[in-house]
Amino acid sequence: KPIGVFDSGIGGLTVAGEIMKLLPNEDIIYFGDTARVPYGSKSPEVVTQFAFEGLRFLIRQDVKLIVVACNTISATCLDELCKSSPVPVIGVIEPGARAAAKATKNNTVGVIGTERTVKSGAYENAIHRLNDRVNIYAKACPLFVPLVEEGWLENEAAFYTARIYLEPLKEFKIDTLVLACTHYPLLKKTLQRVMGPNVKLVDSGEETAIEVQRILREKDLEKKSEVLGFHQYFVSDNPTKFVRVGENFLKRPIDPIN
Ligand code: DGN
Repeated sequence: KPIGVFDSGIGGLTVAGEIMKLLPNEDIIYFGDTARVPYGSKSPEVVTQFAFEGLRFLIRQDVKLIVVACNTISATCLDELCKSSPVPVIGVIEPGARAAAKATKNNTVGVIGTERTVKSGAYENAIHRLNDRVNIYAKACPLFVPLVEEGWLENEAAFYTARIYLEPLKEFKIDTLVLACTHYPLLKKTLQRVMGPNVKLVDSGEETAIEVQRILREKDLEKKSEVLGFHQYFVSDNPTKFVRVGENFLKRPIDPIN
């Protein structure tokens, strides 16, 4: 059976890409709700309603495990999704929080994400459950999502936007910055340039792929055959844009026939 990956749109492909890299034999079904993206500025009630629709879609595809690749959904209603799912559900927040708690030396961590993710306090709660002495400074960076979708990753507009958003976090002397949004790993070079080389960037997607591997092993759900994984993509609107923009997120071709 395949792994289901769900996101509000294109961004979850960064997480799917990490899973494909780590687990190349696993089959994956991706669903991006491109008709209704972005979720990041919507109310918790609406995000929850959309998330349940995505979950039900993947369950109908008979997946063995579901990855909620979207930080906004994970921050809003992961527990409810887990409770109502017949298969294990993994979000992106716990893995990112664990990596941040491990990485920080001065117990000062920055978290950047959508408005909804930051308002939810989900990363603070998850990091504090691991270590309550960590000081956390969270900042919503809503302009990063359109910048990344425009492909403006390393130009001056990206640099100055990042500088304005991140300057306050630099003043708090954070030594670890959690990229708590699916789109932000594409801005890694710019974010590192703004924060300086001594700040560790934590990529929730990478950490989530490791968690997926762990859960598959633990529950004996790994695909046993050596055949390379089959990847299928479903979107609720605009498949052409999904393929064009998505390949930058996935870092490999998206075959629209698959
Ligand atoms: N996928 C969303 C997230 O990780 O928070 C970003 C896109 C959005 O819905 N705003």
